[in-house]
Amino acid sequence: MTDLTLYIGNKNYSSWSMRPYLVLLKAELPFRETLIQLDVPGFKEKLLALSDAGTVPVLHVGDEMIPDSLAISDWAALCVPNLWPKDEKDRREARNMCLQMQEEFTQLRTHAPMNLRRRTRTKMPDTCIKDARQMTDIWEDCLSRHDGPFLFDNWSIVDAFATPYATRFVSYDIARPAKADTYISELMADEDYLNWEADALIEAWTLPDTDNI
Ligand SMILES: N[C@@H](CCC(=O)N[C@@H](CS)C(=O)NCC(=O)O)C(=O)O
Repeated sequence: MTDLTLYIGNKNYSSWSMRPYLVLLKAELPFRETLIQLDVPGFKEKLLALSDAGTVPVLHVGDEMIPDSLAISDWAALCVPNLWPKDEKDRREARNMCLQMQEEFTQLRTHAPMNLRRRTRTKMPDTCIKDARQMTDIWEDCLSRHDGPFLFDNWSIVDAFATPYATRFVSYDIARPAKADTYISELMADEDYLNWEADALIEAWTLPDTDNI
């Protein structure tokens, strides 16, 4: 098996990095992880030395550097196809949901940035709550059409994409309906997520602006 190295950002804050980390663990593809501290002097140069995207995550596989969480997940699914739902229609829907989670929900991402150490009951702006409701509507609709416990029954890449959002509901105490709440609890109890979280909680590096939201 080719050597794999996953370049990631700080575990407390880097929601994008968490996703392929979970995917590679679920795929049982052995990999090394290299953490690059974000938002410290020189960090951008380090990211640009990895790939033109200038962001993490990046997967180093053979002589190729694959940036982007979904591209890395797609690569993993070529090795381990059951990382996507089995049914073709479900697979398309799941991948579209991943794209949506990457591109939309900007108010939720801005006002409730991933911060695993954070626990607050600060009132969130209405725009953020609206995004959060849209997210739980999508989850509830999908869960109601499947048997659970995950969006498409068995764990799949779309659940990795949902996990950083799930942490925001917990960190910022955002209201959610019952089915979505059970789903969030399921994601938060996942062993691979808990390993990531354990590392995040002992990271010394902090972002005061994010910690005070
Ligand atoms: N679409 C990319 C976005 C990656 C991204 O924005 N990563 C953030 C880390 S959480 C980053 O590298 N930020 C540093 C920067 O933009 O300078 C993905 O899905 O991987």
